[in-house]
Amino acid sequence: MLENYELSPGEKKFIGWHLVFGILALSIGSLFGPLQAFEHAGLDLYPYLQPLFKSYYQGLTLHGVLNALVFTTFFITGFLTLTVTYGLTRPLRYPKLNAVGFWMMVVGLVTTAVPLLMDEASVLYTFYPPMQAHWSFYLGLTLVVVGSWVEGWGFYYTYYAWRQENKGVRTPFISFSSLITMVMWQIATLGIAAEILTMLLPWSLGWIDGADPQLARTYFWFTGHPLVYFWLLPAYISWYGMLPKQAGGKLFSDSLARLAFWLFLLLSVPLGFHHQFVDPGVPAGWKFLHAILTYSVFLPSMLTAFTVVASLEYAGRQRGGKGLLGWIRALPWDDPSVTAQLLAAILFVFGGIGGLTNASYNVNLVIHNTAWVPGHFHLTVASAVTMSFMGISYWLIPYLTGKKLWKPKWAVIQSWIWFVGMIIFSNAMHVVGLLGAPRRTPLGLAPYIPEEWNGHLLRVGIGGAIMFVGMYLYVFIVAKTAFAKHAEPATVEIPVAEAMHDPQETPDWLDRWVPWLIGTVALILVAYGPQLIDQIANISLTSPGFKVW
Ligand code: HAS
Ligand code: CU
Repeated sequence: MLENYELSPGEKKFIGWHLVFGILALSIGSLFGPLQAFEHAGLDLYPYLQPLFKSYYQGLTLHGVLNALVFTTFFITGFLTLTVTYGLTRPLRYPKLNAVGFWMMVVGLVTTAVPLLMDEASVLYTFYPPMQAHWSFYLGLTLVVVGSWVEGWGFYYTYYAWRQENKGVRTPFISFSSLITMVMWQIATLGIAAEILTMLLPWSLGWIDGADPQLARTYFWFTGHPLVYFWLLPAYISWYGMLPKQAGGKLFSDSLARLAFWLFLLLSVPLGFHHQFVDPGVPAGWKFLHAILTYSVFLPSMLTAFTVVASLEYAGRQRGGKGLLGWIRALPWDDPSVTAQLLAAILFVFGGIGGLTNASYNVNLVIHNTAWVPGHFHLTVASAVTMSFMGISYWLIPYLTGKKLWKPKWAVIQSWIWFVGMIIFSNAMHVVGLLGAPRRTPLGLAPYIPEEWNGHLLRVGIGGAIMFVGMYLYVFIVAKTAFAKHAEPATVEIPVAEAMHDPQETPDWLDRWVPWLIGTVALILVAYGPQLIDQIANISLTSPGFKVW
């Protein structure tokens, strides 16, 4: 059925625009990565960038907001538009609704970018009060989030229309998992919606005198933790639902794949306090509960590791791989899309181990606010996620444009460059973090650098330089592909993996929304309700805004 379905030129263009804005944001945001890495290695280039970019903190904010918030949201909503419609083999039910959502996101992006570029919002991507940005920064972020909700509503209408005509049929996996990702996101973002609309926006407009930094952090991490799974799950959709096909195999278990996604819906939100282990305003018992729940959300990632490796092993053996590990060599390492995703998943093993370390309440006290944490999140969001998105775009852009990928060999090399740069960079960041180097700090300017940090900080700079090459090689390859005048035409099929067992045999309870939604809301109420009530009842809007940059 899927093979015969084709997206319309209009739909392809619509998805393509998501990628244009996403990759544009990524290519601007990534300029600042090497600047920070070089700065750590003792080479401060910011004085040469005056008056264009004022400070390390402005660069760091642009880096975090454009890469982690903007690139991801645009890429993901575009990719999910494809997985929802192609999986359900039907166009969007209300394409105009989705278009409204998309253009809201674009207006939001511009509204956020202006104060950022004018150095009026150098508050980092977590925008903790009492640091105060220009009001347009908060308004722009709100528009990006609400725009993504509107696109999500468009997905639900499309699904509902499909369901009416397909009673009792298992939702095709790529659409099923996309819908769960969107629902999780809409629940998760209620936190920053409350934070911005009830506090930060009126405060930055001068309508209220003060903010409550503790409550703001609680709201923020209600969204901030599940945000990382909003980034990760689209990569998982590809690892489960597409990569096995690209590697020449099948999805090992449709049921396990669906179970993992339900567990992410259930468990992504109620554990944000693991970012607030050192917050004095949150009682220890609640931190403990969130630590336990964090270990629980480890489970669906372990299910993923098992299922994806099993699917890949099957693919490798189908391709003639022999012996204990021979199947790994037999995988199609010459396919840039596959290589990027395999390398992404390998780096994620280390990112995941780091995550477990962070989640351990007592060990967290050692690594919190150190360079270890950016070491961790570059292995997760900048590797597992970004490399997977790069890999996806190596087939998606040819599919959307009908043009062959420009020099696939270079795309394979690109993935390896990013991989090597990331290993050097992230290892150095972890180690120097353990030695006590703080995060969010222009270390090159600090007078207190101990001798033993220097070698590691140099490795941060070297890794950063290699990643710089990897990033812009990626941007160059996709731009060359998309804007080529005389490219060879491409006939790309969207890779959708078949499951080893007919999904129709997957138990019915793995395709029913109501019980899982009730469980999700209940768990959030238990894990967050009492603390939210307490913090809101004791709200203290006393802190003035500071512009510390
Ligand atoms: Fe995290 C901080 C805990 C996952 C992102 N995390 C952060 C921050 C970011 C971030 C951005 O508990 C910093 C926020 C800030 O600015 O302050 N994290 C975890 C845990 C997990 C985890 C338990 N994080 C992620 C993901 C992210 C991400 C995913 C982005 C996408 N994280 C924390 C904690 C903190 C934190 C604390 C606060 C630290 C502090 O004090 O500030 C888990 O979800 C990880 C589970 C992952 C695994 C790995 C499974 C491996 C797989 C690959 C299989 C391999 C294959 C390869 C298929 C268990 C699935 C086969 C290949 C062949 C060739 C055969
Ligand atoms: Cu987290």
